[in-house]
Amino acid sequence: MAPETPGNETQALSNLLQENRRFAPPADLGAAANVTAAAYDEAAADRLAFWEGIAERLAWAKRWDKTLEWNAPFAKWFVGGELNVAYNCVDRHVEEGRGDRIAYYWEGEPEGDTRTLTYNDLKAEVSKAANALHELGVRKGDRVAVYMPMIPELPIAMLACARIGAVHSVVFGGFSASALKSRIDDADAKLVITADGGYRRGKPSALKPIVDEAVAQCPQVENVLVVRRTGQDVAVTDKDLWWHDVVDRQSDQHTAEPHGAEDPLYILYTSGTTGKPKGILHTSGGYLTQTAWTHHAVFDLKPETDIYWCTADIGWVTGHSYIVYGPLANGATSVIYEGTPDTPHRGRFWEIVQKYKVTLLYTAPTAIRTFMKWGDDIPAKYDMSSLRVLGSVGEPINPEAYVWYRENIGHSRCPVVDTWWQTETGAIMISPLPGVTSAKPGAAMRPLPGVVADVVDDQGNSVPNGGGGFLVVREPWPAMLRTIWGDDQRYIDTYWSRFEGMYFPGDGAKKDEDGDLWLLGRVDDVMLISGHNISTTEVESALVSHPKVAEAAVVGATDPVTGQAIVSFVILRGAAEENADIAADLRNHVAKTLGPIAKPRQILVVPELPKTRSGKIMRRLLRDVAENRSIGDVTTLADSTVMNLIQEKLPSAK
Ligand code: 6R9
Repeated sequence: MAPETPGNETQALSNLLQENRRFAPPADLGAAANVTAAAYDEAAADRLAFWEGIAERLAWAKRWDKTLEWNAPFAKWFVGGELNVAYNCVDRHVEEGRGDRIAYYWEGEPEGDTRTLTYNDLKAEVSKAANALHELGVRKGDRVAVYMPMIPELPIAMLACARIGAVHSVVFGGFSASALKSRIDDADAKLVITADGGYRRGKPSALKPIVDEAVAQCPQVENVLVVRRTGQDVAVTDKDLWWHDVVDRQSDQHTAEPHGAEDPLYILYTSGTTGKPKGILHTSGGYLTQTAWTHHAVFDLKPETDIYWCTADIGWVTGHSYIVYGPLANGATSVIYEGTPDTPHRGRFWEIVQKYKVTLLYTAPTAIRTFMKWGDDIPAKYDMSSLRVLGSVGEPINPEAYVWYRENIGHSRCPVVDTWWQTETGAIMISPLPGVTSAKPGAAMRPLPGVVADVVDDQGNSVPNGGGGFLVVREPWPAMLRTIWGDDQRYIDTYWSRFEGMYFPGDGAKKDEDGDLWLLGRVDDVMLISGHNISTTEVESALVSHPKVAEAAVVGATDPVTGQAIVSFVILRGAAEENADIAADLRNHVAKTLGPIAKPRQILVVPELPKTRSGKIMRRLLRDVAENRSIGDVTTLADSTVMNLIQEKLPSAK
């Protein structure tokens, strides 16, 4: 994937941000941690033996013959091994006497709308759904598109597919009919599972009409299985079947046949800002091995006592790996929340933490910055003394947001783990370990044991400590994508062609003086200012370190003098007022923090920033604004009205 910004090829990434704060792990957590520093040595001594040991945490129907078959860049892990992913996630816990343990506390958006599912319940529901899929003619290897709100039937549907060896393709409930259609087509799905609608921001929102529109153009779809969630009126087509008619009458007994370790588990499309979406293919044995272990290691999960809550949507890879597969394989008790953090009030998340006594919380920087904007007084009203580890994923976390999270949510007791990974990596790759690492705010720190990642220059040479460049992964890992569905060549071109023999995720990174890793966002976002490559992340972090700023997005806009110049969009914190001096203040603050080279040309105070459904800032659209172009494709935006709000602010450009 060639970076779009000119100059990236020749210039190292400047290393501007200095951060000296350190947070050592709490002594009691360190003393009882699931994973200690010894794991790094063990994995370094023999990586494949290390992963074999980890794979043994799962129940295999047949042990593998060969740990890794590496026909670069095509990997097969645990070759010859057989297992059933759903059995590992559900039945095994029942058989081993943990059936009464709660798998999911489900909290609907309307207050008081809750469900609790034990592992026994989950086994019955998944078995019924698997029997229903079979009745509908779904067989091993068939693809099933899933377009649902955050209700228990979503993980149940995924596990039912896994159980029979069908391949699920979950599409974010919120993507348009044309996005859904192209994903159904690409995977050639024969069944779609959906719901009439879901609750979002206090009202039922419809899903079914979008499915109807998509399926009308997809003759290969034989049936649409519809969960009644909201009870709103829906049109019924001749392909439609109600979940309660078909699934509820099935037997709750179903035998889970073993599948090959390399049999496909799911396809998940990356939103891809341009071009055809990429269907990332994950398989079974290696994927479950690494998701389960990383969940155990990075969150220090104690399944008997912890209550774990990942706030992501299941339609994002974070939900697949860390709401469904990893936690269930570990026998965890998780919370699933259907709605948004501000419904019916801005303390909803903290109310949920208090209610369920959540101990492990996993959320995204975009949410953390929103909470900063709303003010410290909101979380302060709730009892969050149950929390013990806090996680972050999705974007680089600005040091100030990290420290806010640690202090206001973790009350300075809980370690924060900044976890770097991607849809393509399947599982966490770079992260602190909460009982081992003295963490630095804003740094993902070190590759996990068994992961070999590095930062290289444009020639592919490892950069010394203190240097910046491109993140790469040097060795295959168990949960890696196996290909892009139906397009091996695109897999090679996208990930394995930039640097010989290395996986290139498309992110910039730096190694600090201690050799710890800082992720700096997509290389496509890197700016070239007067001949210096500067990451948007560092300038954004400098802005967020100003007491009046909650969020910032930075882009490089064409400039006649400097080539590109920095244009910043900022959201102020709750109490801060916009006034004439703020732009000058912020420009000086950045110059003081990072040096004059990083001083923004323009600061625009805006009410919102354009984000994807998984909360990532879409800088491409802000570049269009900064360069006075018409706005590009907005179909993957969470809220398409945001760009209008931003454009209204333009005359106030300073
Ligand atoms: C899990 C997920 C992947 C991209 C990735 C990177 C960014 C994710 C990050 C992070 C810095 C972190 N990213 N976690 N950047 N620090 N802790 O987000 O998957 O939606 O595929 O996005 O997200 O740019 O390349 P996905």
